[in-house]
Amino acid sequence: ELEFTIQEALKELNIKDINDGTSTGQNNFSSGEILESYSPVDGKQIGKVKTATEADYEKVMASAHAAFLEFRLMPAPQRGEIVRQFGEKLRKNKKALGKLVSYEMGKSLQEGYGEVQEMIDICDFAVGLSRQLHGLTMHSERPGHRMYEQYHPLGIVGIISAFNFPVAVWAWNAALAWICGDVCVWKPSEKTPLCAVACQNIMAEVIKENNLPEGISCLINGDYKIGELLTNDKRIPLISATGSTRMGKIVAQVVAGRLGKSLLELGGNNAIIVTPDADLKMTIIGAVFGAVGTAGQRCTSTRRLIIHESIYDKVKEALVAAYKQLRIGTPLDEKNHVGPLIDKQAVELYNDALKKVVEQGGKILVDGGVLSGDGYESGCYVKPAIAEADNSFEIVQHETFAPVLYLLKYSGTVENAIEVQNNVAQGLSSAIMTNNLREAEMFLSVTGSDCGIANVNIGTSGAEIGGAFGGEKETGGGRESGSDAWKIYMRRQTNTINYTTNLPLAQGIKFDL
Ligand code: UN1
Repeated sequence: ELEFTIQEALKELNIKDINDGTSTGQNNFSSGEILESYSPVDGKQIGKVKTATEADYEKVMASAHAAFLEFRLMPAPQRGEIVRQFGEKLRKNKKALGKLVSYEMGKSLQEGYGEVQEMIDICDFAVGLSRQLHGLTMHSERPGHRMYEQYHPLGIVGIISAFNFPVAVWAWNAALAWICGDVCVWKPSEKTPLCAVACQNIMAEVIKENNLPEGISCLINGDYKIGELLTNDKRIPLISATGSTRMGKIVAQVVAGRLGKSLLELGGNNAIIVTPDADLKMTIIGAVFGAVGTAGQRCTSTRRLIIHESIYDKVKEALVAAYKQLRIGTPLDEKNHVGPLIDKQAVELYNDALKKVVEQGGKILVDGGVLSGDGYESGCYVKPAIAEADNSFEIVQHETFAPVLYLLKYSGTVENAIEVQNNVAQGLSSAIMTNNLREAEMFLSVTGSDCGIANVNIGTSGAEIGGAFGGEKETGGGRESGSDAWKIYMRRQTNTINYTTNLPLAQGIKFDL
């Protein structure tokens, strides 16, 4: 039955010829090597796509450039209308695309649908924004002068996305880039190429129906070499990259080397502080969802719990009891809480973390392990684990993309917990569980959390699209999605206009001829 529904989903998403490698999506000139996509759900091959050669890449870039010259002339609210139509098609395809996300990436069906919902939400946001790409008007210091600023389309935006959010992260970037008048060239993760083909097909339909140039949305499947072509390419003023800190450091240096702009969303090492005034029930739900949701493969996943010593044992026992309730199995069955990791390499990293935490002096509280047997044939299903550890352990300082949660104890005031929380290289998401106003405000103050996201009585994951999403330090500093994140996708210009017959100089400088 599973096979059937996935095949149906693929058909609905217009992914044809999945077995001969020609399912490369619209406006894709790929003629390179074949990339096979395997599902971590059952280990089976879903399909094949063709990757791009350097010559293919040049064709894509020519198509994108030609499209930009035309698209930038379209008034922004009309570009918003294009994104509105894209959002409508996503609504129609929510079930099919969500299912494919769940099957190719391995997250639960609920989360697969949730990810498509994030795409729909950002489209709605972008449509409204398309009438609000505001600049300011300033008062000139010179008489008879007017000064204002405006935002122009930037050009080609290169999007490099990760496997864990195989469709939403692209949409956060693309929907904003499009209303800003930019065109997009997308290099998705090699682990989720079919999700990308599906998205590209959906947008290609919108483009065709509106008689627009197809280069507005381009897809290139391939490995890191495609990433290198993008980052080195002077024709791409902005690279938006999501992935590991290791990858981000390379992208940042290469793009900075040509003085391009980069928007980086890299690793997190997210913690929840649990104070003596925390609501315990909410804490457990928030922590467990944060740690095991998406099998711990969100960049916002909860990695560390920093618990006050006075309630430590109580929280610990409640967590152990909650973990016993977790059902691990195919993510396509909505009764299961935890699906597989993306691949066997991820399983290795998970095993390695559990080994290291013990070596470094930690104690396993909830046992991990790789599951085998019926339903676990892919070898990618692991048990969510909990270890008692210290923040100084090398492995605790490191982001392991798996369901491994570290318990850390603090004593004294909330300042001590904040110090532990901030004492890592990453700075994406953070949270405090407390009903104490002083603690909450301290956590949000200048001496509080140093992360891009700081929540009170909410876990670390599951951010809404309306806020700017991103983090500080080794997380890369980029902000995408809501608030004023759109500004990075545009070229800013300050204009001063003199409507007199004199030419007074700024700063009162006299220059008489
Ligand atoms: C990511 O893991 O790359 O806040 C993004 C969240 C999601 C996005 C996560 N809205 O968990």
